[in-house]
Amino acid sequence: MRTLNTLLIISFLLGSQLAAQQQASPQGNATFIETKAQRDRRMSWWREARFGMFIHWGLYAVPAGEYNGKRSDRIGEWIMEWANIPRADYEKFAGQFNPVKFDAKEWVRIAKDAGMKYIVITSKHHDGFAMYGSKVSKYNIVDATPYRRDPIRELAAEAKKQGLKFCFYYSILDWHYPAAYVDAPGKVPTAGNRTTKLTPGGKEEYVKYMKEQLRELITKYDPAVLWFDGEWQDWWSEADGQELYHYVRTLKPDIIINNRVGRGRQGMQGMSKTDQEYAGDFGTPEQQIPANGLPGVDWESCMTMNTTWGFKFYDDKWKSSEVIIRNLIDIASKGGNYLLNVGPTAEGLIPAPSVERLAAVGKWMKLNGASIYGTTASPFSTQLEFGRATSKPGLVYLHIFDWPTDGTLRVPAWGKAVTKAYLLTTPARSLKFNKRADGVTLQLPAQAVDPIATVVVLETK
Ligand code: H79
Repeated sequence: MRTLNTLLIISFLLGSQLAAQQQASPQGNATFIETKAQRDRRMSWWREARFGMFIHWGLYAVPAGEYNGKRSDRIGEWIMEWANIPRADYEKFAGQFNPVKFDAKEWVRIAKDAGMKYIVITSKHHDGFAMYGSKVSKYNIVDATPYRRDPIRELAAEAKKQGLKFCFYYSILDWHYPAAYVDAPGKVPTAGNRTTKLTPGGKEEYVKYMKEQLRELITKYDPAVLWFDGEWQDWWSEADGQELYHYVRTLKPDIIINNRVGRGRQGMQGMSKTDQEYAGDFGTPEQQIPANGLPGVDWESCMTMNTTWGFKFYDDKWKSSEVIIRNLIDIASKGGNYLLNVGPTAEGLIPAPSVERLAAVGKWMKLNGASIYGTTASPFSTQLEFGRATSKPGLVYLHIFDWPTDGTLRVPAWGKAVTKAYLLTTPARSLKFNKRADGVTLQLPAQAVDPIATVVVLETK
């Protein structure tokens, strides 16, 4: 984005009227040009939010990780790939998908009580099945399942009602589209695969199909983010990504789009390459947290709570609440967002272990949310030994993971003078502090207030 911003500033200074208009980029691809101020405004709610719920929900919840008695360590939503299931057989799961226990109000409540500010749900995963009532394909939850209802409509309305942003995941890779086929040894041509091929002329047809579905999603549900995935196909180019980015922004100018719309993403590390300008508004580390902060870059780490995105009934490798809360803090301290996944069942329930962990995060966020929402990355040049830090103008929040045994917290210098220190949960009681050449030392209570993370607030000049 840096090159783009430079370009924007230069163009702005030259007095050209680039405001939210389409312009030819230096590469000759259609991109959406905006000033830095316009971009900041568009990204502002997302940067404030810091914490969202990812929902992977689809037909794969029916087999729930087991097919013909076969289980796997692989992710649940990839069962059509790892169990080599032909399209015609996979389609049969639709007849068994009847999530009568789905309760939009309850799902949004669970997210909201966890302190999450937005929800990103799979509108269509790699299996090609639309989880909303689509008019351009019968392969959707309204037309192909006994449920015959559109849960997305209810969820979108409920999210809006409870004040959360509603967003969509959409896969470019599509194992069900007729023009797509698999050409790999041992693989059924209509099964799932990491990569697909498209029959001659199939790409134009498929891009048109995607655009029609995206138009439905945007006009019917007004999503705040489009979260693309499955972009690593040989038949998908950066130019295609830029064109699609532009298409989506044209339908909804203030929408936010991840970097998997084009080909900029660097593997699972997820940030965009910097050799040229790539489409997308934020980087997408997957199942990992960058080692260091990334100043001036928008990014979001998406992670599972166990080891799968889509529901697998036997996956019990749950992360502890402590790990999840500390991941949220770690990510905020590096200037990123945390998109934490749940994989609801085919009945429409968010698994109990997920609900329990989200409640624990919510309990922590209720007391300590001020140290996460609307913050920017740690001001310290190196990672703190005792934990993490975030900042706001005139404030630094210290998240203490390892409580000092002697009750003295040594905070390195970062160029600002501390004027006051207190625990976030007891602001009326000041903590004693001593300025030293190499920073400041704080006198803490003997015991941690919260063994997961106690937050100290430093006011600065
Ligand atoms: O939706 C969830 C998963 O189903 C999907 N993304 C999350 C959010 C996903 N997880 N793993 N994969 C997809 C497997 C893809 C891995 C790779 Fe690659 C594709 C490895 C090589 C090609 C990613 C893209 C890493 C390099 C390019």
